Amino acid sequence: MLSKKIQDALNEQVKIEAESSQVYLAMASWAEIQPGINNITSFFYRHSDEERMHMLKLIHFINDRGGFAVVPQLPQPPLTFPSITHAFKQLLEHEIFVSESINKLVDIALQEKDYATHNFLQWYVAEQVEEEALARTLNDKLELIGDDRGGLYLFDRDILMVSVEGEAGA
Ligand code: OFO
Repeated sequence: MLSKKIQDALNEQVKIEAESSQVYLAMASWAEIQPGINNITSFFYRHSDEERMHMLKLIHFINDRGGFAVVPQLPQPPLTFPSITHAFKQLLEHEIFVSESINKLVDIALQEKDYATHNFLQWYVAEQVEEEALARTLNDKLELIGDDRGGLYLFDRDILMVSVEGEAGA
């Protein structure tokens, strides 16, 4: 059985994962109307789906442990971006924020001596390491490219090989 404190903290994380999904969905929709970046667009759509999966995993865990997962109200995310580079910078900042939130959650689980939740959260800890590393790599590449349109063409081609959680890829 979940304590009220853990349940509330997990529900807060449900909201953060849902927000992540919305933020990346907004990036995907914006990218889709920019010319020539189909693979970047599909990366954002896949990333949004992945965040929804993270949210669902939490919802099932809360309910399976005798709690009640609350479907949250969400603020509207940013709808447009000054450039692809800006969108990817926001993605990295967002992932860092999510990692901090997961770390706080792990702390609460330890304080409450809820070892099942602590164990469950380890998946998210590992996932955040991967997501931050991926976001950093993509930001580094974009920094190298600068304003070079040919570079962006290659970036869009190469991002095809980037896998998000649960998919095959390089
Ligand atoms: Fe849910 O992993 Fe990104 O935010």
